Amino acid sequence: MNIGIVCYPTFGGSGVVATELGKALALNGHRVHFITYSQPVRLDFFNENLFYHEVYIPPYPLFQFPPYELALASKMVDIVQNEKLDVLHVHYAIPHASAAYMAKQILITRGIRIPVVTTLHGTDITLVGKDASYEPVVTFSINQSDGVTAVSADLRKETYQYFAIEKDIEVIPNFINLERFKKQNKGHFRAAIAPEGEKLLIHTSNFREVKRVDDVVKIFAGVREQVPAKLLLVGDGPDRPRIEKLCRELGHCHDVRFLGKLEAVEEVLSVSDLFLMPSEKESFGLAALEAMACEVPVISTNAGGIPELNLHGITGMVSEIGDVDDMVKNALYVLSDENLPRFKTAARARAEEFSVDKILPIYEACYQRAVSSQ
Ligand code: GMT
Repeated sequence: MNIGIVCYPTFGGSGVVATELGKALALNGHRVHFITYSQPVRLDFFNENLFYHEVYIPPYPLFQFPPYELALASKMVDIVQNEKLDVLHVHYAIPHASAAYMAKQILITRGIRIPVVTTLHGTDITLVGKDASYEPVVTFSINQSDGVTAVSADLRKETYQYFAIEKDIEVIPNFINLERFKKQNKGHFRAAIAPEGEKLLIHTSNFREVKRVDDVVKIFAGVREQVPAKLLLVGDGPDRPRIEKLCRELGHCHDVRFLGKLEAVEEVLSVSDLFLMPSEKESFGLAALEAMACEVPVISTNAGGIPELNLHGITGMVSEIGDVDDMVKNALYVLSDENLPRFKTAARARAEEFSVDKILPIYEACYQRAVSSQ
């Protein structure tokens, strides 16, 4: 097939899923056209089936807010028409689903019918989308999509709860490339960062409020009182200055390392013992899946779709949002020499259930249905 993928090109989960999906589709023989405002961060290799089309917004002094959605819709029209696309797959409803609707209508006037598949990723529904500023457009554009998918059963449920959706929403979970995300031998790195054999806890995120990174630091502080440990923080975002302050207040600066927006996160995960995800909201938890694939068990909340991935007592432990004491207790339980090996093995085994090879055919079938519906 000739597939157009529209996404955010950033480190965020929706952009990562969209890019990894496009790469896997290209390797499977499809021609994949990425349409976005800059090169997706994970679009990092050459394949003859992969194409990238940048959306350009001409600057004009009148615009306080550049009309990205219009430039995106125009670019979609151009690419669908000239590259003869069979389907458009938009990731993250805002503003991609409504831009796709506009493109679709314009193309009809040119005698071209293009099916649109919309994948809901989380905050496009749970945080931003249900705000009254966007809700009517989000509802409309989901209902106008030819196929709708959500990354967890919980997100599907929330979408039906908050929006008047008449469409079937298919759950297609996040997936993982198990060749890239596997435990690698990085003993030298571990020796450098934890020279006394300390346990290594890790958190990766965009340091936004929903991630509750304060809780990460507090959980670490509780664990650190009982066992020698270090904390690795990967990523960056608006909460970072506050988190640094909290580390200083708790007197743990020397045991906390801010590693920034690392690309090879699998290398750091390979030396880690425990992943912390105390999120307030999380439609799936791709970062936890990446950790699990590298044999790192997960201490998480029960927010959103996380419990569909992290199985309590098997691949890690699950607590109520904000219950730091419980998460400290759980972390110590999982980290004990007696329990850690079985949790690590189970984490990897669970990740294998989300292998890209298993999920790719589900998306391909979804595209086929959308094409047949035209
Ligand atoms: O987690 C974020 O804040 C980034 C966000 C995004 O939209 O890029 O990630 C969302 O989509 C990921 C891929 O489907 C999911 O794994 C994340 O759980 C989800 N984040 C939230 O729901 C907060």
